[in-house]
Amino acid sequence: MMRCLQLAQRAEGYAAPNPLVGAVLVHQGRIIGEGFHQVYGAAHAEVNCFASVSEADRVLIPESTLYVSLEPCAHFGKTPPCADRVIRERVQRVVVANRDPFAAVDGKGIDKLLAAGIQVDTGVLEQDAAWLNRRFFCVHTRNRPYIILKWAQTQNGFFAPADRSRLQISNSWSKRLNDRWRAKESAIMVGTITAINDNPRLTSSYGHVPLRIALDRTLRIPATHQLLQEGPATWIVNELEAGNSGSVRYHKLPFDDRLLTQLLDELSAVGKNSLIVEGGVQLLQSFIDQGLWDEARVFIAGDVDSNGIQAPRLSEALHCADWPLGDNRLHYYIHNNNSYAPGTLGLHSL
Ligand code: AOF
Ligand code: ZN
Repeated sequence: MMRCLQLAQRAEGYAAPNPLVGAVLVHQGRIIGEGFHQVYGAAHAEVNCFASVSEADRVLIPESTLYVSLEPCAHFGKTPPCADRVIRERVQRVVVANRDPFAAVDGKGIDKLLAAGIQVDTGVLEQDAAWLNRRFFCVHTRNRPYIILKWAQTQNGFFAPADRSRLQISNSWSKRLNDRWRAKESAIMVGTITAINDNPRLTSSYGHVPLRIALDRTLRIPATHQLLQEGPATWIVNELEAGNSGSVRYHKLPFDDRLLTQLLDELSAVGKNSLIVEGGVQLLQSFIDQGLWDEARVFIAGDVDSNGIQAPRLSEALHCADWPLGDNRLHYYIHNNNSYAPGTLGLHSL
């Protein structure tokens, strides 16, 4: 099953909003086939696994065990049901990590296998598999994207100097890590002041580029800023205008208490299953105040003078890991309500 998770993880950033799924076929302790769901809309893990079995080994399938990190699907979606395929291949036994929370499956895949007389065991490496698919599980159990907050602060809790002069907290390690993180999420967001002052590009040099989102209530971001140039899809959330201009969509929403939840609803509706929020302090604080977060990744560097703005507090943090990272430390928090806590492998797969 660990091999299934390793395979599944290779599609990070490409499978969303579908889950990361790996499958391994084992005959008497020997792997005779393996596969994973490689990209959204393409073949499921089980199908790729069967396709990888050599001609000579095909006769062994009825004596083999199929390990799969998510319950085989039972529905006709972009592909026919994997449970039917597993039954047709006459696999002896199926071992599953997680039951599929998607309403069209939700136990029906396992039921099909059992009804066909196949032995099914579930819950193997369940916690690790749920952690790997925390974005997918969040969408199906909470009806909102999985939310990751990210910021850099000083040891004494300061976020930025009060005069807003730029303070370099991140280093080449944290920048590189951040670049990779972006490629794993479906959307990335900043507040108005960050968008104006930092003029960020919000892209990643690793594969997938997330949908870029900036809050800009009264459309103050200068037209020459990188977010408004032709590039990856961008939403400018504002109160004045609706419409499209090149890759930019002006998204009109009332800036009231419901702004974030409404925006999250809209993201769910277009299949965005995760969001990474990169500042500024006001936007991060709003997510924290509303309990709308699942993970926080905080880079902490040496102290600066005390004229700073206090960093958001993380009173609800449950689990905190701490790694040295060049001159920085990365503190890693899991929100109390986050039921997808890392398992034994989890913390290694940020
Ligand atoms: C995958 N890959 O390996 C498995 C999935 O949109 P479809 O038709 O590809 O179906 C997606 C659903 O199928 C997905 O939400 C999940 O419930 C189920 N299983 N999906 O993309 C896989 N096993
Ligand atoms: Zn399937």
